[in-house]
Amino acid sequence: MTHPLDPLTAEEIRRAAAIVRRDRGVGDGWRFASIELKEPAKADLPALESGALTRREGTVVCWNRADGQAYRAVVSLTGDKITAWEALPGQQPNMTVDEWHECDVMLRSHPAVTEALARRGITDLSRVLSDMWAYGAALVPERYAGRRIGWCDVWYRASERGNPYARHLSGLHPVVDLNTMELLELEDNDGGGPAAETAGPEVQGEYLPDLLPVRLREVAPLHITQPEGVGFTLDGTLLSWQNWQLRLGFNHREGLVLHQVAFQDGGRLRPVAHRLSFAEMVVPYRDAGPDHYRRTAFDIGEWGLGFMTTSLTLGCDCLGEITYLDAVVHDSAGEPRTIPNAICVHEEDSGVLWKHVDERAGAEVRRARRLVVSFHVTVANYEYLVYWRFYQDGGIECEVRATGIMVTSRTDAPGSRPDNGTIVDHGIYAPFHQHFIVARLDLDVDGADNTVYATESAPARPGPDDPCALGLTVTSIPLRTEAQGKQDYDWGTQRGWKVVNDNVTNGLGTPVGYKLIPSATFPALLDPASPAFQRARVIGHTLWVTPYREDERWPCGDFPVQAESDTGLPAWTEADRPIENTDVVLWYVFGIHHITRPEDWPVMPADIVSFWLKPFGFFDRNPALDVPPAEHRHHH
Ligand SMILES: [Cu+2]
Repeated sequence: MTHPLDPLTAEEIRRAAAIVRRDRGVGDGWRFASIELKEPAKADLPALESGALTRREGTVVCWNRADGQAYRAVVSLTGDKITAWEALPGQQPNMTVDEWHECDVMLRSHPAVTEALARRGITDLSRVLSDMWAYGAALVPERYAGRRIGWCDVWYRASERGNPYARHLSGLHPVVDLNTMELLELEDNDGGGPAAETAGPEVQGEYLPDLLPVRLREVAPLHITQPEGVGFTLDGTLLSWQNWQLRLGFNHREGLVLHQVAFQDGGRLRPVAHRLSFAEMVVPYRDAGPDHYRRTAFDIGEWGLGFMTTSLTLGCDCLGEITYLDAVVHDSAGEPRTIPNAICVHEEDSGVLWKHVDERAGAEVRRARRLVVSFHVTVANYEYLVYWRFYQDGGIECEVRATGIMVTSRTDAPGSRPDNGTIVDHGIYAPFHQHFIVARLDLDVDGADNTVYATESAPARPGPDDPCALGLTVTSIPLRTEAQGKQDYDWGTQRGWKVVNDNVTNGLGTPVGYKLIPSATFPALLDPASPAFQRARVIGHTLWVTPYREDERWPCGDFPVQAESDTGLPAWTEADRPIENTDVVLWYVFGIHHITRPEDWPVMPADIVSFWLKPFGFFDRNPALDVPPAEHRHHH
């Protein structure tokens, strides 16, 4: 049974590509950038869910390598035809895994690269890795304007299975035309420094146990078991656990998507969110040296969290009774590719939920449990682990763990700026950088029409009825238009944002709401005129609020690859549309201000950040009073 929000199957991806090939002459010289479900408009969902309406559509973006022209098609899978075909002049679709690999293969067999490596004493090309990055338009050399250009780092493994990201061949940067897959330029600026083979023999950049010079510590076994089975059910993509219900989606760009999140409250299934996902990630490296000045990654808009999703391993990535779901993406020829065990669903103990010790009644305590839905992505050197957690008290926590290997380069490279980074090994520094993640939160608190309120705390002034000025007041200001919806965090006033349904009241007579509790947020600290900021103006605010529009999905524009400016949120919100008592979408910017540490080397202990959505007057009281005490059952 297919639900209208279920991701495209492998068969549907293959058919969507075939229809485009058949009807538009898309041939061998083309690439498919993306093939995904065209999600039905909100208004059509009930009819599609009931079966009164039958329709499956896909959105396909492809381009012709011969002239670089890109197109976006809407394909009716049920109608076996193309229903829309839009040329995208001047736009570069997302990067593809195939380009990354083909570029690496081309460079390693290119005489100019071989020669540059030989000058550094490197002749074993099997230990060389080139890592291709996308450009911002402002930094692409003028002579290549309009072409699809990648620039590369070159890395070298100390041994066959050694960590390539421990030895940066600083100063060596191939620039490649990705459509013709030709080397345009080989920037070689090593300044005659020591060859990589011999440079920094004292560098310890390995993390595999057999390559480590340390003995592994002893740890006691820890097992998590649920002998009577798990507490959730998964019916297709519909996930139910205790009072929570949601639907799991997935696409090439956002990776995991949570649809139709609702809480069963007595006899009512109450909507909380229509759709939750990550819509963009911006990672500017804050080092102007020749090795790093181009390094601003858009890991979602350029590479795609779905494309970068990796398979999970039981007992390592996830502990306990685990249910996995596969995901399907595709290659640039339009062939589906299944990612086994892409999404993990499991329950976790989460310490104490609530407790009180009464003189007479004694101790009453409940253990908290949470339902976790997660996926992991690897974007070349870096890992992002994403966890959506649902709690028994109605709370939703979104946690991101950043791990993997930092980008580094040599301190003795010409133009090197170790002042913009931290020395992490002998002669090696890791530049400072920031990971801005934009969560797209389409909340529907007890229905679609919501208003966002900024809440702030203020101390009372001394007055006749409060001479000691003890009072604390909270102001709650409705955000009426998009201009007011651009919000910055304020530690001093403990600013937060309540998403309220003014049309529904709780048992206490106040409107129901959910509060976005900001954390892991930080200022851009970037000159607004800088090209990096111009492409990602979303990072200029902590929160943006827009009225829901089906086609407004990508905060830095549909195609951030080689983008000049941000055609997403800043452009949409120019109209200053009303956002009061309507279907609102919140765009929350959070992440990691990564001031690199020696302890992050050679592989980074996970850096953990999160934010919360918590019910605020959504319920009349603690909704977790009905959680039973822990059982003390003995099995013989
Ligand atoms: Cu980082």
